[in-house]
Amino acid sequence: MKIAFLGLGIMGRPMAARLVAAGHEVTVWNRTPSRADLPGARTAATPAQAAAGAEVVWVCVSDTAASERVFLAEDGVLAAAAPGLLAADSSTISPQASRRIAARLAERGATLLDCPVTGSKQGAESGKLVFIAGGPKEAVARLQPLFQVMGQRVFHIGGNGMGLAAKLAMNLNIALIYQGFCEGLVLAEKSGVSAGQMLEIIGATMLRSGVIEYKAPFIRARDYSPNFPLKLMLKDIRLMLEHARSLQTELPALQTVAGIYEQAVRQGLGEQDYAATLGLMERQSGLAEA
Ligand code: NA7
Repeated sequence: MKIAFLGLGIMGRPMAARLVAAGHEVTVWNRTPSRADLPGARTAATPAQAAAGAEVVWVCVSDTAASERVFLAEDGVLAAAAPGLLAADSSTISPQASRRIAARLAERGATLLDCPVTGSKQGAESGKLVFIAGGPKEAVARLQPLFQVMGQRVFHIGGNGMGLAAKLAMNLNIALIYQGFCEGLVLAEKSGVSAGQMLEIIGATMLRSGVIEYKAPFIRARDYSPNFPLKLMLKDIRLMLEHARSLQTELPALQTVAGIYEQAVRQGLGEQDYAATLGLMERQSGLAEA
């Protein structure tokens, strides 16, 4: 397929690289030109230039503003959207904003799927992402060959914005599970139980969790290099709270966790992995970081 891939960050780059390796004809665009080249792919100067003549446009950028820029700016995808174009947005953004972008593309006969991903950097590199899609069923079917190259599974939840709604609910769980783990660990460490002992107990009991299993090697090494940057988890937490407000729904525990992430960003931890909130909790409780 002729694919335009827009956004070569931690997630986008390995996703696009897998499409190139699978033999697709890929043109890439990235906001910062110094990070806009990918072996085996052409580079375009604007999103519109990348999208011109493409069958599929795949987007993976940071946030709502970035996605709006890529699709709707003067040199955005919309400017080059031909009838039949299929766009897939793997950025985690506001469901409402994604629906608005879908409506603008539909005016041009183009289709948008929101298809945020889960699986982090490792999942993107190994082609083991899970896609959570919202939009027309036929579009999901047409994209199957690409989903298969980048992921292990695709869930089609419903119409536009529904993939994002499910993704936000999932990341809410991740943020709360990890915060629960941090507080449990800090309490254990303050009592003289080691992090290693706690991780072993968690892994052997009903407390076992995919989130903690994934994070355990990084926690043991206190390696907070970004797999999922803390600032992006905070972006998602804000989206969850905004989405909940629009549905007149209270999220009291998440509200508290939001404050911790805000504080972490103020302390300069935004570029680190969200696992770095553990270091923050440890420092606040007077524990020296291992
Ligand atoms: P990264 O590694 O922070 O990459 C973000 C990408 O988004 C990167 O290519 C950025 O370009 C691009 N970006 C950021 N702001 C803009 C604007 N305003 N316009 C265009 N492009 C922009 O994030 P991840 O790859 O980890 O995550 C991507 C999404 O998946 C995100 O929604 C996560 O929550 C899930 P840059 O190179 O900085 O110019």
